[in-house]
Amino acid sequence: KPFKRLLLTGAAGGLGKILRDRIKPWADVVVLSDIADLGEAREGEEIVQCDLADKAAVMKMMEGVEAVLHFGGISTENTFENIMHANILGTANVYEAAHKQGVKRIIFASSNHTVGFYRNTDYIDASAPTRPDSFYGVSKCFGEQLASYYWDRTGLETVSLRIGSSFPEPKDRRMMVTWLSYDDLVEALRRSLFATRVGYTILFGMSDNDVAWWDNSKAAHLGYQAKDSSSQFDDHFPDTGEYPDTNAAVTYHGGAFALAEMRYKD
Ligand code: NAI
Ligand code: 15L
Repeated sequence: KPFKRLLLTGAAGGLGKILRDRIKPWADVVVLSDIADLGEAREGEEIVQCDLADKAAVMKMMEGVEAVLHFGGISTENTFENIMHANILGTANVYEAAHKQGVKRIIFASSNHTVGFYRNTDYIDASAPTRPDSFYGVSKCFGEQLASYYWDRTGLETVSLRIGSSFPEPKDRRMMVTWLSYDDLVEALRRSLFATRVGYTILFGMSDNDVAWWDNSKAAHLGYQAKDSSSQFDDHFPDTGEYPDTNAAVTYHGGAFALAEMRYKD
């Protein structure tokens, strides 16, 4: 198998549960980590239950690891204090431990909410300035900048996968644009892990949907090609034909995140 030890953080989450089996062919041992319970380790698995904000635990978990799929953290808007703990401190611990333990590459589960304040009439590529739509989005911008810094300073490579909406099906009109099927997610991870050189690359995680807000030409060297399209769900969310679409849910790339209440602390 290509890797001896591959670490997946956030393994108990919605995407982690899907990836747990799908990434097995890539490593002799998949190290599964989460703050939540992960159940029993199956063959070819090791389980580490820890808080990513616990630096010593993260340093130990990283021993012998060759590559990391960093999916752990708070995945929607929350108080700044909670986001700071899990996403900012947690991601910093992951990068520092990875550097110290000689990890070659990290795939960082970033988010469309790094650019969530662009409007539905904007078509952007990876060179567009970030426009976070939430404290959550700001934390993902921090993770991306940290990844860029570790690449320039230490040679640790990262693909920041700005995931759109990765669920079994789109849940609203916006997700017809932002949807990333699970198969396409796995393909994006495979390309990101196995491309010869990635340096620091940003890849928008979307399927081959009829409407797109994001241009992946700056990540062409990864060779990612989506196979699925949200068009199979057209009858669930018929196109109104209105352009620009004035529906509040699709005004911004980040949808409702851009309108959520700001909570610094509880
Ligand atoms: P999720 O919320 O289901 O999973 C996140 C996991 O991280 C949870 O199991 C949680 O227990 C764990 N976690 C939270 N705080 C932690 C901490 N301090 N220490 C250790 N583990 C902690 O989210 P989901 O949907 O599986 O997303 C996974 C990753 O992908 C997240 O980083 C999210 O921001 C990102 N993402 C997901 C998208 C999607 O459409 N599902 C879209 C964009 C980004
Ligand atoms: C995200 O970043 C979240 O993790 C996920 O739960 C969805 O809200 C997704 O973005 C989205 O924008 O649809």
